[in-house]
Amino acid sequence: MSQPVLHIGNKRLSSWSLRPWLALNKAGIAFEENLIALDQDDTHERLSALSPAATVPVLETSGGNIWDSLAICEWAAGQAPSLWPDDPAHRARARSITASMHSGFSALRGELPMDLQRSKAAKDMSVACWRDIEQIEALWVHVKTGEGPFLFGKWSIADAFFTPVATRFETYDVPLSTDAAAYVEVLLADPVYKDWHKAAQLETWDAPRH
Ligand SMILES: N[C@@H](CCC(=O)N[C@@H](CS)C(=O)NCC(=O)O)C(=O)O
Repeated sequence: MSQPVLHIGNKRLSSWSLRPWLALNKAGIAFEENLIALDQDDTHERLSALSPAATVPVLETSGGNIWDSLAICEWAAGQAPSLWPDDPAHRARARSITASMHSGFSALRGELPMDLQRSKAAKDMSVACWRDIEQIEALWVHVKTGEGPFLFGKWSIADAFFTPVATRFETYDVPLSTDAAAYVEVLLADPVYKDWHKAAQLETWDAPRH
């Protein structure tokens, strides 16, 4: 295999796919992309052929397939260590906030699924969802180094993990503090993310479960 293949879901909907796609592109790692449309008759069979987890993203490498967004980002950081902050203390905190996103905020993820074709409109949310939003805003304030527009100054995997959250805050018109709104704007203005967003607008698959 000449270069790794990143298997992703629909760009419109697959928040987990977006994260490693951003990391690989930001690191300048050459890869091929293969989109597996979600919720189709053959989706499960195609996903199961890539890993027993039967989910996207999956990175197919000459050393074997790597599944799970965070594991793929860690693989990318092995090739390009600058995907995490240089300062060891910042690096540890970047991993903390990334882990919080990877394992948490289920109310937010369940009630406000990423949908890049959604027209901007508010939606009723549960108390648990509001709590998730407040906690995310608090985490951003807690880790922000003040040295640049991203959480740890320059772009890192932590920003990749919060880019799909930024899209939700935008499309569900979530009221935010001034600082949080400014960070959302930075993430959504990123040229690499904008390429993904542009492609997402052209998709026509229906994926009712997502
Ligand atoms: N923890 C996994 C979650 C991956 C995941 O749930 N992916 C969804 C798409 S965003 C999926 O493949 N679902 C299986 C399906 O739709 O059949 C990760 O971080 O990669």
